[in-house]
Amino acid sequence: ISMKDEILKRLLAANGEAVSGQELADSLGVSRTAIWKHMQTLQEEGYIFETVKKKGYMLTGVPNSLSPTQIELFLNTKRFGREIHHFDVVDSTQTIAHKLAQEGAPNGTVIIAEDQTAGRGRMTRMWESTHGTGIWMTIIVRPDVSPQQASSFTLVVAVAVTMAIKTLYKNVEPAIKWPNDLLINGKKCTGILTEMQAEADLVQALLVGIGINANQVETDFSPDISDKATSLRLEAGEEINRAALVATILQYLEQFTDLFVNEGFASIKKLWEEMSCTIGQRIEVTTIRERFEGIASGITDEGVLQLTQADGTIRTIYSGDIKILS
Ligand code: BTX
Repeated sequence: ISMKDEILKRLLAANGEAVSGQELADSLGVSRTAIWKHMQTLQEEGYIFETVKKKGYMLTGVPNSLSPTQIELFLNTKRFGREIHHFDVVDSTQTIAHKLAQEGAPNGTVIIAEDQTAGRGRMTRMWESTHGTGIWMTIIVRPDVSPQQASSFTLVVAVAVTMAIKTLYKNVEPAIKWPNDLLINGKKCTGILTEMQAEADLVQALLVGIGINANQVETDFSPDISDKATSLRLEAGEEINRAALVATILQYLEQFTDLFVNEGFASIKKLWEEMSCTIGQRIEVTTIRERFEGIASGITDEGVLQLTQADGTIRTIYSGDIKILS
């Protein structure tokens, strides 16, 4: 941790009280001028201080920024988020992640952007990524599993993100819509896109793309999605601290990835089912080839959706889109 971050940590820990510049200098073993210079840099990054006469510096405002410094302040992980690439505008964080993964980026590397000009969903769909409002990030995960096992990883990610949201915003109830959406009050708040780099039967990297509508208000959504999209801010009724949410997601994701690698999807299945709004519902499934209906009766230990059809036969769904009919 750098000197600047250490100073920031102490100011944050003071919880609105003033911290003396002299004490900071003494305890960190640097000059008061050095402290003052770091304060200038922090101010440029958007932190707001008041200088209280004879008492010192008082932190009165933090930027709602996704800079690595901000995220690290909340980060409690061993591997995930220990390398963060933060951009203002990119085409898609997935594209950058693919490149970095090929170049050997370590497990848990995060690529995060304020804005995506070509954010993408599954197939050729686009993902709306308005500037500064959301969390648009890709995490490079290198789990020791086969490509076939990795196919259920999206469900693991959905559980981790749901846990993070529930932990930070007690009044918000996200529900997982199979396979890759989180809905709040029936509207889409989060989308997950997992892509894979594999060689024969070895996973080189999973590129876990997570798009979360955090601070949008209604007018931020384009007419195409305004009636089916929502943001955490709209649902929680408060401004979302994106850095804290990113750090919390990374913590749960690290934890659930370990569980998944060591004990398989079966160990997470129960949690997934509890958090899902899909199981028990009558749904319509659309795949590339066909469209059919049935009751979503469960999920297998491998993360495959099971559909009970009108004639009682059970069909397994590996991928596709679903619509909840009742
Ligand atoms: P999906 O294919 O399940 O959903 C895409 C559909 O969702 C779109 O066709 C549109 O109807 C709707 N949609 C688009 N943008 C939004 C939005 N902001 N909020 C709610 N609904 C929307 C879901 O794909 C997977 C999305 C992953 C996005 C992340 S962001 C970071 C990473 N980089 C990147 O390019 N994609 C991933």
